[in-house]
Amino acid sequence: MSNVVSYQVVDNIGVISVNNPPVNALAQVVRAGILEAVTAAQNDATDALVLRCEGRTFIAGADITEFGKPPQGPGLPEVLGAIENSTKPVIAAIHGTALGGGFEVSLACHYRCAIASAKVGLPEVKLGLLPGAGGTQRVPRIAGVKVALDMITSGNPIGAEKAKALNLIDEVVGGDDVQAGAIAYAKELVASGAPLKRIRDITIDPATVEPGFFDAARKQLAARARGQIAPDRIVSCIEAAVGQPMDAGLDRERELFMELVSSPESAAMRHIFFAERQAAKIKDLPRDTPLREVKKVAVIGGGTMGGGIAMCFANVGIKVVMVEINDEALARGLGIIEKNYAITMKKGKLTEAQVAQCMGAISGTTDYGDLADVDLVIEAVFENLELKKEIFAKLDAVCKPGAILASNTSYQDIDAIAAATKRPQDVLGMHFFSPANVMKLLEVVRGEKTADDALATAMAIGKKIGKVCALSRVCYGFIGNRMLGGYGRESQMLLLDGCTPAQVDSALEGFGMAMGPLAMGDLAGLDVGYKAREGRTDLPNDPKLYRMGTVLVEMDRFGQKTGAGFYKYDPATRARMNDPEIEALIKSEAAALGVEQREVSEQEILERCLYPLINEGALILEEGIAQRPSDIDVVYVFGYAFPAPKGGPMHYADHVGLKNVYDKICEFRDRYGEDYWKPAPLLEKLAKEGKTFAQWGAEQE
Ligand code: 3H9
Repeated sequence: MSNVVSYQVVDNIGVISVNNPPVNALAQVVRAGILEAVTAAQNDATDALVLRCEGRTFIAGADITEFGKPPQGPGLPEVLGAIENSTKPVIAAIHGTALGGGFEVSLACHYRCAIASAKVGLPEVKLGLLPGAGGTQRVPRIAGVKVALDMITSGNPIGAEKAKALNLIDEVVGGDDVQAGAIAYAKELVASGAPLKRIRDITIDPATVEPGFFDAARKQLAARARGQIAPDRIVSCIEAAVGQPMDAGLDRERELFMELVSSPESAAMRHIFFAERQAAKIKDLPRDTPLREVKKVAVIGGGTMGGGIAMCFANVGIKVVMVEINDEALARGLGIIEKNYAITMKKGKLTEAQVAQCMGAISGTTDYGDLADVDLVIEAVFENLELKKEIFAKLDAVCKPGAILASNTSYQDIDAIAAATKRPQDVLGMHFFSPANVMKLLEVVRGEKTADDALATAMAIGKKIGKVCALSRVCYGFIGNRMLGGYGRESQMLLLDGCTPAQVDSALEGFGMAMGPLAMGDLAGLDVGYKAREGRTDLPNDPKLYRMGTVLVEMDRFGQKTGAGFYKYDPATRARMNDPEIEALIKSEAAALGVEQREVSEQEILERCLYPLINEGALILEEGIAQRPSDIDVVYVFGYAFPAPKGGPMHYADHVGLKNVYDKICEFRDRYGEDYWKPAPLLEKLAKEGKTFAQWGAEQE
């Protein structure tokens, strides 16, 4: 027996235990161990077999690190075949999360039981894959095609009770001891002479599937695919489960799984999976850095941002006190939160009782004196350095020693804010993205003097409230917003060169961005960028720079909030519509500025908008603002809706080839000048050495 799979007999039940921490992934040794145990058990005196796992979870899937490497037998299908063909019943005993290949192992078992807190799911789509060990064939056979389609294309896990209601598991066993529950259940099955249930023996009658069901599903999924091909292939697999023998469906599933596992989309999404986990690790901090206790949080500012931040903490049961300047502002802030929860409840995401519990965790005050017992403060007032310094000086006076003082600023200098206190070691940035209760990214900003334990605590609390954390050093705009500069600039320059707003946006939306840069400007408010530019002295003195954004603001076209910006917006539906008036205006502005308009290819639109992200990313790495290239990818995928199937700007650059990116930037420099297009030295170096950002990042670890 392999050292990760063990076997013991308890009351005539053979118990196969997998022990491959941290998540019992199906590495080669696990597959070999299960196969050996099931095979050997066929000849012993046991009545039934229980398959269970040690540690925090049942098998959480295939070992993702093995993808892309030469396969080593036994393959999962062989293991599942041995389970399914066992002459005595095999019962999966599920705790934690049975995911992907792990859930598929359980589906090959004759029976599945789980403790109530367990979850099951097929999340492969989130890695650009499909369940490749029979999941697309077995789930529709026991739960129907609709359930299978929802479950496999969403990738979201479901709880044990729901899984039982959907026939995906057979029994929810009481208590927390899954082994004891499973053995008792196995004995019951043996005593009642329960048959060897093999899901493969079920045939799905085509008459039970509505005509056009799969075509409609494909259409619907294509509309939200954003560069993903896996959802379409999943539909094809489930379609192959209908009316066909199991083996035909399995062949189809294998063929399409192999296509996906070698696709650039899946490679990018697997990169993001590991990048997300890597980003949580701070290079120079030991994993066991002590954490400060955070039981009560204060949020300064009851605006949209402050309210969203307060909700993040209340959602996980942490007490929050919201601070506003007067009762009226406080009532408004709390009112917005209440409204947001009402919407969440309406969508069915929270029950009335849960909302009441969350609201119960939130209180308000106008008195800084009430902050004496808080463990963490997050300041979320508007972007004014002097105001922020004033607030931090007040916090310094009232907060207890060791309280972490964080600013949600998007741009301001954390070190200058820290200097307003006598405890700069407790000050750091926690930069949320709007809407804060929805967006996954949290940039944690490390000041010059931030203490290690304060930093480690901010990262840990970020994870606790469900955020994906990435660490940034102090600079203007930190990682994400700093990189955005060139992206926004070029989207507007392209207009003067001859593009319509729709051309620019649809090129980027075709690439997979949730929204093109100009439509995004309209959503955020063009006046915001206009005001931010007013205060900047570092921008080149060029009348072409942000010309259209400036003209639109001066026409009172601020974007969606005024019903018009780069586009017009339908007052009722908010649908965006091209505006011929703006298209004509762009032409006349270009003529006035002496820019000769031309046809611009979609390829050029992408290069002009995306390559500045890559170049700035390279500068950010050289300066040590970001810890690693993959952290930048995490920031962009989780904070700026960069398409996950492209893996983030730095992974995308590696995919395109750094030499190609560098050569193009040099070409743009020769055409548009060094003010805008100056290749980053790191990009130049790696391009010349024929290296990737990923290789460089690995060397720096
Ligand atoms: C699949 O199954 C394909 C099959 O259909 C077909 C095959 C033929 N492999 O997330 P955490 C590591 S595709 C390797 O922080 P949590 C992870 O990198 C797979 N490593 O813990 C991290 O390492 P480190 C389908 C894995 O408690 C550590 O484990 N399954 C895998 O917050 C802890 O992870 C999935 O997609 C893996 N499969 O969450 C499930 N999973 O400590 C993916 C984790 O060095 N996993 N690691 O940074 C998850 O969703 C979460 O890890 C889980 C635990 C919910 C299980």
